[in-house]
Amino acid sequence: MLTSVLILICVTCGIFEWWRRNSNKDEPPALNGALPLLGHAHLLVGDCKQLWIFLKELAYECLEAGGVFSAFIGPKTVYFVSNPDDFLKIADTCFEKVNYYKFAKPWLGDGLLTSSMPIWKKNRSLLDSAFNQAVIEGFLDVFNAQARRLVEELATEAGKGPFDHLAYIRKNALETTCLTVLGEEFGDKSVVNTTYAGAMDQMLDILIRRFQKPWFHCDFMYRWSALKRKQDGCLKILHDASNTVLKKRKEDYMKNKASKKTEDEINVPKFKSFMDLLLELAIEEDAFTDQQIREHVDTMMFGAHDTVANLVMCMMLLVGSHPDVQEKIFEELHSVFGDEDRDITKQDLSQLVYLEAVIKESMRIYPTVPLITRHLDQDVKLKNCILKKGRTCILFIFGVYRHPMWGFDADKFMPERWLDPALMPECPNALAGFGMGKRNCLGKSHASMSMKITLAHVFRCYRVSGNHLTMASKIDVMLRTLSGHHVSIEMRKQ
Ligand code: HEM
Ligand SMILES: *[C@@H]1O[C@H](CO)[C@@H](O)[C@H](O)[C@H]1NC(C)=O
Ligand SMILES: *[C@H]1O[C@H](CO)[C@@H](O)[C@H](O)[C@H]1NC(C)=O
Repeated sequence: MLTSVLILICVTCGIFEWWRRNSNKDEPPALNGALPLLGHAHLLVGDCKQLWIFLKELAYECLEAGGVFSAFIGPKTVYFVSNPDDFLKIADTCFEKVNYYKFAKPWLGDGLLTSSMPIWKKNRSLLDSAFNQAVIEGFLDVFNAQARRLVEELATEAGKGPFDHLAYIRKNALETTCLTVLGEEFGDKSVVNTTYAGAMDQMLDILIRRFQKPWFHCDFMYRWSALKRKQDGCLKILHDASNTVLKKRKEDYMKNKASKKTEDEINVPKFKSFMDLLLELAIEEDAFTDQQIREHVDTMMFGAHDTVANLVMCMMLLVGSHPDVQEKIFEELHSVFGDEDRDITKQDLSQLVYLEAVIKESMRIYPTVPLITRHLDQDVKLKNCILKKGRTCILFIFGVYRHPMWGFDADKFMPERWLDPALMPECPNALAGFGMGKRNCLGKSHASMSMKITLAHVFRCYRVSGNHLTMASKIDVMLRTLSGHHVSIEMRKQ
């Protein structure tokens, strides 16, 4: 009896698997190694370090299969896409995120990252026009001052051997983000202090833990958990801080408006933070409620500092591992600034072409956000297949960055490839690090400018050495290093 039941189950599973693979000829090829019923789910077990090793392998397999394949997680089909044209097609057809983003909603509400259509569309076009190039250029002084601060703080490590440079960079990036997003100094006397920073880190940790425990995916089960109580504590700190800043700013704005002073009469700072811009839109054009401002501002606090910090960390490490690249950066800096230690202007930025190539190439080697996801709300026809409505799609940024279009040496760190048209892929979608299409990163000019200024100051002052091959990575909401202490620095001149 038992044997015949087992045989029946096996046969049914076999037919199911066969059907799943062959029912639709337009489907992309399937990843090898699927087990009956489980599909590929057994390949996903392991910690964040193993997960990244596995995902990297998957990227190469996906490219070998022609850039698109399907994997099965239990009964669900998930598509992986590493072909740049197909990536863009999907990114510009489907704007919905997958369900997991709802975990962050209690924190970020309907901010851009977590909102669904049509709320997202309206807010995105509002914010796109608000954060134009002129606004970003207003941050030049802040970026320069912050880069100087980092250079100064790094001085304690000069000539002392390997140290954890991420710790310095991360603190600096958080300070910069507080200034540009909230318009507040980060510090003991501020509402954005170490308690706030700790709550933000804990909140990320909570999101990852919830994701790792399938039974907590259900809101009802999660509601009664200790994790949820911890989340409530963090949210109180995070929301209280942004609400306090908002309240203060609003009062200032109204006071200035009532006294009808012109902008030069009152002591306004030279730049407007994102918070100030949103507040202005809210008061003058009735664009947002207080809660909506808070949600947008919290989203940027989250999106801005960790991504930039991890990239700057990788950039220093990569440059430190390639002395020839470092000398070229220094030569370029020297040709623009001579022996002067002046601030970096908008004009200087356009002259630092080699440094820019180094930044792009570092993002290609270590893409801080290595994949993004979309929920397909319609069928999408790609070059060689059709993806089915209702399924999840992983847009594999790392895969695009290893596509054969980069040449046989796609794995090699080679900033020159960005400067020589013969070495650059013709495909205009090669710049995937900030996502592609209309729902790409809102902060890409902001991030590019701040990273360039930071690195220009650092390499003008220090000679960096390290070995990026000793760095092990893991993936949670982004790609991170498992440990520090990979670079050492020396002052170029006393
Ligand atoms: C080098 C650093 C950065 C990288 C690599 C990066 C990368 C990305 C990527 C890949 C996305 C798409 C996410 C998705 O589709 O799930 C994204 C979205 C976003 N980023 Fe960034 N980002 C960076 C810095 C910043 C900064 C500095 C800000 C803010 C000032 C920012 C604000 C945002 C926002 C608001 C979104 C949501 C956009 C939307 O859904 O419309 N990011 N970022
Ligand atoms: C940070 O600011 C909050 C709110 O103003 C305050 O309650 C908290 O004690 C401060 N924490 C530190 C470490 O200064
Ligand atoms: C975005 O716009 C929609 C519709 O105008 C609004 O209901 C929603 O709450 C907005 N979200 C934020 C965070 O401003």
